[in-house]
Amino acid sequence: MEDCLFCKIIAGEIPSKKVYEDDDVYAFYDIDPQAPTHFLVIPKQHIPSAAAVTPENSMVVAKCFEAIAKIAKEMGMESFRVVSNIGEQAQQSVFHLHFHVLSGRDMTWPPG
Ligand code: D5M
Repeated sequence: MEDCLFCKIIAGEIPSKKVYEDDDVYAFYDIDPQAPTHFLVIPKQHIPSAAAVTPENSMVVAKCFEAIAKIAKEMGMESFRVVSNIGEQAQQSVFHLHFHVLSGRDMTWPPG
């Protein structure tokens, strides 16, 4: 999608620190880390948020979680948090579906 920051990152038009890539998924370190390890896992297909997941595109969500499991194993992450913000009230700022993966510190619940 033309005006999407994360589509531009996938296309290599904006630089990123790559963590993982396959045919359907791209993962890269968050520019504003909220934990010692904080990266984003995104589908290459433009989906605005988890609220726009349908039977037609849901396979790429499964692929994102397969990638998360693979990366976590490779990085030796035994405990981590996966977060997806949906809509402005939930603090979504980039409207391309993404999963924050946070690890390396004690987490609190409920999230703020
Ligand atoms: O999360 C959007 C996240 O995207 C937020 O944690 C910052 C991150 N971000 C924004 N621009 C970049 C670039 N250029 N590289 C890496 N990370 C970036 P949200 O849940 O939508 O608030």
